[in-house]
Amino acid sequence: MLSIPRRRFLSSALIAGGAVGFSSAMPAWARGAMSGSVRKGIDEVSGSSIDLAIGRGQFSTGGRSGGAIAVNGTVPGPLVRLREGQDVRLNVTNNLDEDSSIHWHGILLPFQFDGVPGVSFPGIKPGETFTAPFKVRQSGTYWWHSHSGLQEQAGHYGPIIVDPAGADPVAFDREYIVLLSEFTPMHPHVIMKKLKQQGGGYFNYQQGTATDDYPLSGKERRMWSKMRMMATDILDVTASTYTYLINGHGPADNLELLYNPGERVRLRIINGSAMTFFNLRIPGLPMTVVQADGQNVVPVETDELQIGVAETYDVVVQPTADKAFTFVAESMDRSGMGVATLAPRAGMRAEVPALRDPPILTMADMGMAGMDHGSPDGATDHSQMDHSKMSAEDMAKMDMPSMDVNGGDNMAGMDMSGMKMRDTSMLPPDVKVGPGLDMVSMAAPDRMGYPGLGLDNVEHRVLNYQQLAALTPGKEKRTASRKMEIHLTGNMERYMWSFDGKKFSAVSDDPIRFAYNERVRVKLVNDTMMAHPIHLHGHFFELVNGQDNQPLKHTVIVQPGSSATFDLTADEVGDWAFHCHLLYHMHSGMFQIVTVASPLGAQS
Ligand SMILES: [Cu+2]
Repeated sequence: MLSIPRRRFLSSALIAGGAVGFSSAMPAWARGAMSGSVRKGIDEVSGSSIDLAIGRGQFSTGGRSGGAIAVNGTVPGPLVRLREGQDVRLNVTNNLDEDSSIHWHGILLPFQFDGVPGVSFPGIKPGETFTAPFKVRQSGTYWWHSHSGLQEQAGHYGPIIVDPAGADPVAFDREYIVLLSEFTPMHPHVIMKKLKQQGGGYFNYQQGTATDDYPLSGKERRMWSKMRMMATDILDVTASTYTYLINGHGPADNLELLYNPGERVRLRIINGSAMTFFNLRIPGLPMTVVQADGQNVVPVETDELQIGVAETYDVVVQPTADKAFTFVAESMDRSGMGVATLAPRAGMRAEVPALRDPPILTMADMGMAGMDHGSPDGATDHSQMDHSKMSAEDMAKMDMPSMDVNGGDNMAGMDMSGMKMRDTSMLPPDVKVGPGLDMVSMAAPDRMGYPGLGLDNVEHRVLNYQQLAALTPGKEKRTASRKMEIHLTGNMERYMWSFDGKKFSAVSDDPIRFAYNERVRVKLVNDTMMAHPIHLHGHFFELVNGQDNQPLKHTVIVQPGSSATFDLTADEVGDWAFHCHLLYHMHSGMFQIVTVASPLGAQS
């Protein structure tokens, strides 16, 4: 139990330089002006009635400067600090010249206040204020962000902490928000357009060329190019476009997180980025994971973890030496990093490690994990698979004929030693076969034991989903009465993303329906070569990860060519968004509505 009195120091009080104060009585954000400077977060707001105002401003970090959307004048916007059991009114004023919204990510509340335009409410018109009144039913680390268009990319996000009503099972002396995001001066609609025009490869400056240093043979290069894919196609948008931020601070801003040696420091890590998975580590300092997606877990000590977009992890570190450490948030494709310094005194610095070599996709990421074991039925043991991953060299040996990703017949007829890239007979009947689907996973094994791309061969401990167990047993004892399979589908070249081959706009009147309090086992099958962080609003689901006390999450990474399964009790009535949290995937159509029927409706 927590017995040490906590002292709260939010990072904004400790930032070395960079803060710009308001000079006029009426701050720029309140006027919605374009001209004002955006401060780097994070302020704190709390109480029973909380005001948040959305406006525009100019943001700068390192050598980059451009327009941003700020809330209460900062990027990220303020920490919304709540207490379990309190009643709160969140008043959101839109000072933009376009509609806006705020979704409270991971917060349980009536669906009308969930903040998704077109699903749970109409959106907030320019100049209007929308109020979300609700009772706070939970505790933990969460965040909020715009659910309108691509506003989230521009800075419209911030953290939420809900303090528990009783004692906190996590003991700590000091805490910091560590909110990861990206800044780019490029307008998000320009990014979307370029992705559409040029496919996922536009921003991939790590594309293999004859003169790069990637450990690929000429034969392997030819093989990848025949498939019109790239072994280095890891993230759609990279550091050539983005500066990675921690609490709004780019690497050049020297964010410091101070502590006294010996203290237990809780880092509430939130991936509030639009498109970036990060590898997190503090060289020389082990991290103890105590919470995932705001839910307490049995503590796990580790040296590194990969955090998907929209996930959160709370970790406790205990630096004892009188020296500084570098918190490193390396983008999964290793094109750049966000950094902060953990130090006992201001001005101290630790070495910032160099970017590691970019990871390379393998057969497993193409949904062909099973083939080298001769078990195309998906019975492959994932732990075996992780270590026996087939290299591109192995693939090159298969000497595949030229593949046309858009020509369905051509592809479907292609047989690679009994294995097909797009065998649509593997799909359930409700998956639409069309140009929005360029790959079908052969085996789609569960890869919950996989630590994430590029982290399966590092020489220290790395967290994986199988290590997560709920700290306390859940109340739900029923086994699922229904099984459901949902396919994550895409066409990388056309930048089309969808569930079950159907882009969202085509199925808006055909939601996924659950009966009230129904217990369902949902298997997500990833028929693409990208990892997708899939988020369900309004609920926590349990990862089916082999633990007796299955951990609760609001977002699950489904690895490329793999599956992930969760158990859900659909006990929150209403219409909820269900989508990939990669912003440009969601915007391209990887989005659905989940409707949970009312218990009253069922009786009538
Ligand atoms: Cu996605």
